Amino acid sequence: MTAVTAEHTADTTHQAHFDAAVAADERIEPRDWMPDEYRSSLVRQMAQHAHSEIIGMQPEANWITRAPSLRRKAILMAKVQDEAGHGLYLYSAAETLGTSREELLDKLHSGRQKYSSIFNYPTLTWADVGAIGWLVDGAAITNQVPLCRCSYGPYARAMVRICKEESFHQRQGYELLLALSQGTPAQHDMAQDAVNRWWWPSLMMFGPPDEESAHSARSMAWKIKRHSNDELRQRFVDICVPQAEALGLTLPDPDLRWNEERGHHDFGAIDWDEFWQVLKGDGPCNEQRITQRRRAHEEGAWVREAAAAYAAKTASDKAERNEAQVEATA
Ligand code: BYC
Repeated sequence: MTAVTAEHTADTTHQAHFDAAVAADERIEPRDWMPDEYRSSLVRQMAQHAHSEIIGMQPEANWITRAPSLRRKAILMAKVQDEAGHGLYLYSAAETLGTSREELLDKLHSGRQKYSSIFNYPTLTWADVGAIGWLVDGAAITNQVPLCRCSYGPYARAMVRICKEESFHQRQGYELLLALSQGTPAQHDMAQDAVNRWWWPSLMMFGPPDEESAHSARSMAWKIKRHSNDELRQRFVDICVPQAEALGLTLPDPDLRWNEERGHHDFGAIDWDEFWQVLKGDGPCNEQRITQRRRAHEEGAWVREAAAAYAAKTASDKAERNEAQVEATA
């Protein structure tokens, strides 16, 4: 057998094992062979997800100093810290695919990798913190619970923990909006205004319509994604309608109504031109978000350097101790 044929046979066997594992709903682990496109598509999605978590800290952190009570401030600080933690789980999970965190951050900072469109909208009032918790975290959970069954083990396991924390985030947003909605008329109006502004961008979080989704078919065949963008968007709308009613708030869509035949709510047309424009970098806050991220990265250089120096020192101290021990026992 020539080297080329042997290589081809090995690849075919690996591919067959991979296909069988995916078909049997087994997890693919970092040590396993996987097709190059599977690996690169996972890096793409997981990096985008990790970037969203850390960029997502900005719009809410904007309100930490202005939270209306100590209780609200403590909750918001904990939530923003949770988002940083989610970013770290996801960068670590992406590293298991052979890519470094530095490389991923560099791609974010130079605009070669995306983050969620939703974080390019401003947080204008305190009620926006509630609307983000209820709608943005709510959409994130709807999208991410199925990712707990993703075929790639490290991503699926990271998602289990993230989803538990996102559920808490969603509830705190709902509770915040409820307090405002049942407060003074001005507070109620503030809550309604926030929901009016965040509703449509939240629906865009699920990605383009299925017929325009470049990656869905392949990601679903690989069991990275378990449902299409439109399926999850519909699920989210159906969940939100009764919750909005319980909140005493309306959703800003005159076409929103129950469709008995489909067993789902019909809803109005999404402004996809706006979505693509935000993705291209022309959203209300793209410039601000990426500038702030680059600045935070530069200002954090000393922390990374100190951590690396400490790790090197600990490793050399340990090596010295081991050497001394070997000499003493010799
Ligand atoms: N924003 O073929 P498609 C959170 C891109 S929540 C920006 O359908 P796919 C948080 C897409 O990447 C948010 N870009 O893609 C919550 C692709 O571009 P590339 C993070 C978007 O991957 C609260 C192109 O459009 N969640 O973390 O099959 C506080 C075509 O799309 C968006 C996740 O990332 C968008 N909305 O499906 C703090 C969940 N939608 O890559 C933080 C994991 C699409 O070819 N990700 N694009 O250049 C996913 O589930 C999937 O990647 C998506 C898109 C459903 C988002």
